[in-house]
Amino acid sequence: MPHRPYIVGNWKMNGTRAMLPEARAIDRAAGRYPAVQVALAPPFTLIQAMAGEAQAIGIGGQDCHVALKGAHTGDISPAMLDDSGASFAILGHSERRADHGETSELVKAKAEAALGCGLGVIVCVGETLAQRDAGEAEAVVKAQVRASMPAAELAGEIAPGRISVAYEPVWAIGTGRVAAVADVVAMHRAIRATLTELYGEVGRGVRILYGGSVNADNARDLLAAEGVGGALVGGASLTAESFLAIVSAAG
Ligand code: G2H
Repeated sequence: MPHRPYIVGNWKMNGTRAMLPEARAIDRAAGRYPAVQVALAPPFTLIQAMAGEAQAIGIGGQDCHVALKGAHTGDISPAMLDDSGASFAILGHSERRADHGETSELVKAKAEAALGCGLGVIVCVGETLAQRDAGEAEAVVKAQVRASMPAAELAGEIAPGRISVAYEPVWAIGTGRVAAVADVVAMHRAIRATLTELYGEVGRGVRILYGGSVNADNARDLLAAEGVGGALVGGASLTAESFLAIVSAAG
């Protein structure tokens, strides 16, 4: 594995200031796992407060706009994320693709804009249950990777450590249904092959995370699987206790 395992909590649309103590507890404990890179992506409203206090963990956004500023009511630019203390952005999550009609082409433009602002990016891909049942999972995910990842010129110029892919089968998100380890390994291989096609040697340094109902019980097996460079964790990242159990499984 080229990097430390990367464990990222995606709080989605959860969290008010009342949850800051959970973030503090995660940050304090993360210092005990130097072999693991730990990060949280809270709602935009908590980024500044969490980034201002965090010592051991990275704080990121769950999306950003493609433009640096302008007339886009309700949106947040990558420059604003950077200014608020965020160090990365999750992009193209299936909930954004579904709720906001985000295409892979838009995700790619957002990733390039975020990298241009000095942020890291976690680009999410994953098939639906209908696509898996139709035997199309690998083709769908490979096509998403090809269309969503930043251009090779840009990826080659920056440390590949700033670019990650999260493989999140849509049917495993928030459902408690986890992909079989063998299927995760097979898909991570397919994604790695696509990254190498796109980026050559640089593609070998891009981390591939798994996401979808990761919890304290299944994390150890998933994180030990070949090619799994970490986890993107939703529901189980909302309390320090459940998130730290996953961090500990990675360490
Ligand atoms: C997948 C994951 C985090 P959960 O979306 O991105 O959420 O762990 O709740 O399935």
